[in-house]
Amino acid sequence: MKMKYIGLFTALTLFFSVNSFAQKTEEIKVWGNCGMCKKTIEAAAVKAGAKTANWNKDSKVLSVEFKEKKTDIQKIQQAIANAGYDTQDIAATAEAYGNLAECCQYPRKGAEKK
Ligand SMILES: [Cu+2]
Repeated sequence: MKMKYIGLFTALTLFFSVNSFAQKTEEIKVWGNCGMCKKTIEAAAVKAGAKTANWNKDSKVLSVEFKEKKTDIQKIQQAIANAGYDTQDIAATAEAYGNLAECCQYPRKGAEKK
């Protein structure tokens, strides 16, 4: 009887650890301005393989959910940088930034420093 419980416990532990390994939620700082930025940033993250993406205009934090098999935080950040937005680890090129609509040309990471 006791063995049965141990077996069940092991199976459950395994299930949850494998599951949490497969699915990850991360928060990435992404610089941007407005609702249009939000759409572009979220679309770039989803295109890079994120399951869900939600960018907060005020906190400039993007919450992404993704499967580790499918993508990673670097790939997601690279896609966002390619779309013209600076992320915590990857800066957009001047060209990508310049391609943004005028209203979307947010104050850049470097400009924020005193
Ligand atoms: Cu914008």
